[in-house]
Amino acid sequence: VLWGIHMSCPGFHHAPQHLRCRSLSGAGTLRWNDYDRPEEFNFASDVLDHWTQMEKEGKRSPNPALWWVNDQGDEVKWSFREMTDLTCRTANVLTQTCGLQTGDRLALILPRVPEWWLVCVGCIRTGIIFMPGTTQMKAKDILYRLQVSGAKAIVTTDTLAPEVESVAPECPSLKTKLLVSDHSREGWLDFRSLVKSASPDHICIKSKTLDPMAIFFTSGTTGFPKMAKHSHGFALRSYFPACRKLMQLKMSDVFWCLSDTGWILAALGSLLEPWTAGSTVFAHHLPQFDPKVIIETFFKYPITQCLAAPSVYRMILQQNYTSLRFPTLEHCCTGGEALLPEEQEQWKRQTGVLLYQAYGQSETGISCGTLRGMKIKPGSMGKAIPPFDIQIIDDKGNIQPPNTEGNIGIRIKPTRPIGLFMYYENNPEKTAEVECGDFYNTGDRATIDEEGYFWFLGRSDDVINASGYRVGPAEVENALAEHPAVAESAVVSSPDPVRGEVVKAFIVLNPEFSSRDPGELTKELQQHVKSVTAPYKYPRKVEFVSELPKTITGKIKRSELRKKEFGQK
Ligand code: BCO
Repeated sequence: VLWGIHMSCPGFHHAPQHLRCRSLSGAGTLRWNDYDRPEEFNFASDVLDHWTQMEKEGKRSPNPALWWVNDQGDEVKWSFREMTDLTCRTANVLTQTCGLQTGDRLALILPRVPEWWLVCVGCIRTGIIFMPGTTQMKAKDILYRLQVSGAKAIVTTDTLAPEVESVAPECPSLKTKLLVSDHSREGWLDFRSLVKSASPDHICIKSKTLDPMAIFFTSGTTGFPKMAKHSHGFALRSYFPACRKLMQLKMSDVFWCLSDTGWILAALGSLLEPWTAGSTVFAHHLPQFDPKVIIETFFKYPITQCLAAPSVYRMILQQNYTSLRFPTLEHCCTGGEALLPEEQEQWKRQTGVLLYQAYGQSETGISCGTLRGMKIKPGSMGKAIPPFDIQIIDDKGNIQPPNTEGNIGIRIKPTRPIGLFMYYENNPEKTAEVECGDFYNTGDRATIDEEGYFWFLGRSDDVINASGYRVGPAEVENALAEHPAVAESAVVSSPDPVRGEVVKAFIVLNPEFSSRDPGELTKELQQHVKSVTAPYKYPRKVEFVSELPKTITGKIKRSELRKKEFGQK
């Protein structure tokens, strides 16, 4: 039982006094169109509080807004009314207790616990910019994020508290540490008890649509992850009719997005998309990924729709179950990495449910997809979703004809579309680098066919997409360089039947390590990477080589190694 706040909790029956819902004419009525640019938008007041109002007026079914479960049999079911109440309390904790102000940054590193939703919406209510991060992060990853963002606050759990404490002295901006835990810890504020005792009366800020809302860290070929900054327009985009068509969510849906809370996919799939439709967000704590638990959850709970990376569906299909016919599942969507046509077919055969593909990045959110009910072309990631105008472009930004390979570009001139990231924070050079003529260059290669369907081909740079995680090779190479055995390394993508792609490291050993057992050394190096940076980046494949291919100027030719992995010339 999580701190006693349940659907039946008596403390949450009174009507919040602050609700300022603008006049939406009825449940699910859409107010804005795909190309609208309202001056003001705030997800908390315009969407969440709208559904609260609908609940009060008896215009929404009694399904919870958030339905959270874990393996121990605990459940949390919060209505929209409770969500409004609790997120207003959270907003008061953040501003009054912690002294945070609009525009301040808050690092949000929580596993799938109900408080994740409270902090996200609490930040949106106050204009505090939240920066989700995966709980797989290690002290160094956290240090980098806190320093580069100048975060004034962090919210995390007991597991990561020691890592945060080990780097906090090097983060002068960090003033507040909030702990989500059943225990208190010195130097940390107790989030749960503060929320309990906070006032539920809060006036949501009137945010401009283009004011900043969130920052997502995203890896590139070189250097450390960049900060892709998104405005409140990112949440508004989920409201647009074209986006609503992707999954056609309705109030009665119970929607499960399996993404880690650190990724933009979770912000979309566990927060913005379902709540915009007034659906129930379903969440399982899932501290460790286990396909069996996922399958059992589909059988146990009335989940109607699901969003997850292709690797998740692949891993489910590999389990030895007599039936994967889930009783209530109607629609599945996937994104984050490439999906093979045969995998799409297999999912349909075994579950009886179609698997629709979408495409996006931390910079873009879901930018194209096969909309529910649209013809599926197996292997294609569907069509552009307005207001994004997506084209295949060459390196100068010229639009390419159908069936010609090029970069996926999203038009930003003359108008940058609502929902696309604003820029890379503190990084005008990188922001300029991805501008290509009138387009934002995603760095992903694809073709478009005569009917406007996109066909993914791969990255144009050295970034690795391992089971849906975007991994910068330099991040792994830097981690390897800290091990005494490694003289130098090159990290590239390598194909994998389950994970699509995995991280592979080519390593030149220092002479004193060359006689070591390669199997043992591989394990040691993998463990080393897992211990110094987020473990999802560790090289699942390792090859020891005597030298690395280099240009005459000494630059490692990663592309040569990658091509070899994929059997290309
Ligand atoms: O393979 P090993 O078992 O040796 O190691 C794994 C984990 O066991 C381990 N690990 C995980 N959490 C840990 C930990 N070790 C220590 N401490 C922790 N806290 O680390 C290794 C890496 O884990 P993994 O996550 O790669 O593999 P796993 O657990 O098998 O999970 C499989 C997937 C498919 C669930 C996972 O790879 C996944 O979630 N992939 C999807 C990522 C995703 O959501 N991408 C979307 C990004 S947003 C986007 O693309 C924009 C779309 C609009």
